[in-house]
Amino acid sequence: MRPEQGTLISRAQAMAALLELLTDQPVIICNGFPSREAHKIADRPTHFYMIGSMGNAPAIALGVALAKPNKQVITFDGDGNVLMGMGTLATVGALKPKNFIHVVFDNEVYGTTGNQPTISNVVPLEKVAKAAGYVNVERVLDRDDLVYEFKAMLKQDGPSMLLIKVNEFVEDAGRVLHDPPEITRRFMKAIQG
Ligand SMILES: Cc1ncc(C[n+]2csc(CCOP(=O)(O)OP(=O)(O)O)c2C)c(N)n1
Ligand SMILES: [Mg+2]
Repeated sequence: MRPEQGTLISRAQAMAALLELLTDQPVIICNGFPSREAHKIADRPTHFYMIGSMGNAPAIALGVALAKPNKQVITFDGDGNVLMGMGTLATVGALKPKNFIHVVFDNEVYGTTGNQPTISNVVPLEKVAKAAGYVNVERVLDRDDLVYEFKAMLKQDGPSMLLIKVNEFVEDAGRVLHDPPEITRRFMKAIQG
């Protein structure tokens, strides 16, 4: 862990604070440890865990947001995932779904595969999103600010990006217990209407 990360909260702590503010909103979670941690903290049928495919969670969330304009759609993403699927930022910025909140847990590493550094320490991803056309973007470093900004984003028209700087700590979370067809079936059922 880099020394300046010492004061940051963990992704699991940040995720728990966000999930406390959510009930039955669709949440699409990127592959790797973020999905495992979300599954451990709260396994809801409205969670879509993207198993394996990196960079795709916000693209799925965009489709859901466009198809379900009356639901607030959230995606939980990682810095490495955002860098891999950066084109999606432009599509979101161009289509401007009002009901789209993109949460990025930025630990500055590909944590799931062994903490190889990404480049999010020098490329501010929320500024890339803003330049692409996101309406609200915020970068936060602690729990109070993330709760404050996320509550505000739930009330504002988006698209919004909340980038949370987190440390590299990983919760002992195990694997997601549902297989992809089951995740898809129960998610589609849960977001009907
Ligand atoms: C196309 C592709 N390349 C590589 C991987 C392996 N992989 C799985 S998760 C991951 C890291 C994701 O990084 P980030 O989004 O920052 O999340 P973190 O692991 O830090 O929580 C990698 C490289 C993959 N699943 N798919
Ligand atoms: Mg990361």
